[in-house]
Amino acid sequence: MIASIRTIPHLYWSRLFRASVLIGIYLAGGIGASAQIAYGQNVIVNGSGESELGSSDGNAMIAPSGWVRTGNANLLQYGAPEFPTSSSPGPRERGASFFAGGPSNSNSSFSQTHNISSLSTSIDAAQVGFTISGYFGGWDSQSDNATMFVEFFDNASISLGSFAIGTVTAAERGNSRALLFRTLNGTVPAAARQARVTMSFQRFNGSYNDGYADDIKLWFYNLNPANQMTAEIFPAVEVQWSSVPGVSYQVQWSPDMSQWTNLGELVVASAASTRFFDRTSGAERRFYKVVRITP
Ligand SMILES: [Ca+2]
Ligand SMILES: [Ca+2]
Repeated sequence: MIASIRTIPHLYWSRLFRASVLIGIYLAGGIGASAQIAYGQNVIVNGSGESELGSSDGNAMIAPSGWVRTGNANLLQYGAPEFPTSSSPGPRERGASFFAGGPSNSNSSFSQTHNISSLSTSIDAAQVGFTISGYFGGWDSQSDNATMFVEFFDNASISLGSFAIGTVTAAERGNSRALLFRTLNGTVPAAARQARVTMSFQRFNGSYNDGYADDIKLWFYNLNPANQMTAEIFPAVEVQWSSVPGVSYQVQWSPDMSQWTNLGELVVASAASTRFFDRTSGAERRFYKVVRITP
C-alpha cells in the first residue's frame, strides 16, 4: 500500500508535465514566430556557401541563399584565378566556394537573423552560451580582411551586445592567400530574442575587396549548472624509443626496477621512432623499459 501511494502522484505529475510541454509547442507553432533552436547544432543557413556554386572569376555576381547582401559581397569558387585554391590553408571540408568582399567596393557584407525566442526562459536566466566560429583571411600582403559579428537584440530590436571574430591580418596569414580558423564563446545577454550574424568585408588595397570567409557557424549550449561537469586533469607519461619498422616491442613497468610487468599489448613499430602513453593517475613511482621482441 505504501508503495502505491508514492507512485500515483509521480505518474500524475509526469503526465501533467508532458501535457504542458505539448501545449507550449503548439502555441509556439501557432504564432509562427519561433523556430525551435536545438542546443549544439549550427543554426547558420548556408554558412559554408555551398548552396550555390561561386563565381569562377570573382567578378560575376552570385547570390548565396540565406544571406542578405550589402555592397558587392560575393560568392567565389576556390581556384578562381588569383584567389585561394582548394589547397590553400583553410577549412578541411571547404567544399567548392567561399565568401569574399567582392569587386570594386571597400565595404560589403552578408548577414542573416535568427529568432532565438524558443530559448527565452534559459536566456533570461543567463543560462544559454553561444559559440561562433569560421575561417577568415585575405590576399597575400594586402590588409583586406573579413570579420564575423553576432549581435543580440531584444523584443524591441534594441541591441544588447555584439561579439566579433576574424579580422585576420596579413602577418597572421604569413602574407599568403589563406583562411585561418577563429572561434569565440560567450553568454547570450538576458532578454535577447534575435541573433544577427554578419560577415563584414573590408578593403584596404587594390580594387578588389579581398576579405574572405568560409565555414561560418553559430550554435548554442545550455549553461544550467545542473548540466555542468567537473573534469579532472592528470599528468601522463610518454615513452619514446628508436624502433625498426615491422619489429615488435613490449613496454614494461616496475615500481622498483626489480619486478617488471607488461604494459599493454605488443607494439609493432611503423616508423623509426615509436611512442607509448601510460596513464599515471593514482600511481606511485613507476619505471619503464622497452623490450625488443625479435620478429
Ligand atoms: Ca565552402
Ligand atoms: Ca584587395
